[in-house]
Amino acid sequence: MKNKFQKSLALGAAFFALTLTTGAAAPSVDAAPNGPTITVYKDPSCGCCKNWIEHLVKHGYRVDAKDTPAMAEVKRTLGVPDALTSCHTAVVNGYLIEGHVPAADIARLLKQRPKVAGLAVPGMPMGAPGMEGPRQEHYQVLSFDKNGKTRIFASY
Ligand SMILES: [Cu+2]
Repeated sequence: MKNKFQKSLALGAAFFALTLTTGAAAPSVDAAPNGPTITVYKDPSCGCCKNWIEHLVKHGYRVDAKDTPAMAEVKRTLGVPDALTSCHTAVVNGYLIEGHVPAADIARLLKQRPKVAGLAVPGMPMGAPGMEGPRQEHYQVLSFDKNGKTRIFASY
């Protein structure tokens, strides 16, 4: 068995190599603190959900993707307010993340730990992470509480 020092040395070398090869993708300011695991529930046929997962991975998150055809039920069970629903629903450190929320906003949520149930980008606005395309729509990231009361968390 490797001792702790060897392990951290190997990890450090691997990280260094990664930083070298990816260049510009070196840890950014909006990277996830300590790379928490985010559980993502999504329909197996959802393409933009996969793109959003790629966006999260790029920003240092470990993603545990769970495919289910019963997304409406997942949202109801987890307590996503009806008015805020999108395609995928995620859970990270006890917070709900509904839809195409940018990684930078998730990082801010985990850092500031406000008393909210989670963040949502309702619907599927073009230009949100995982929804890249020819058009860029204005959209808002909303924080919400258990009763569905929302506040603007970020605007794009
Ligand atoms: Cu989507």
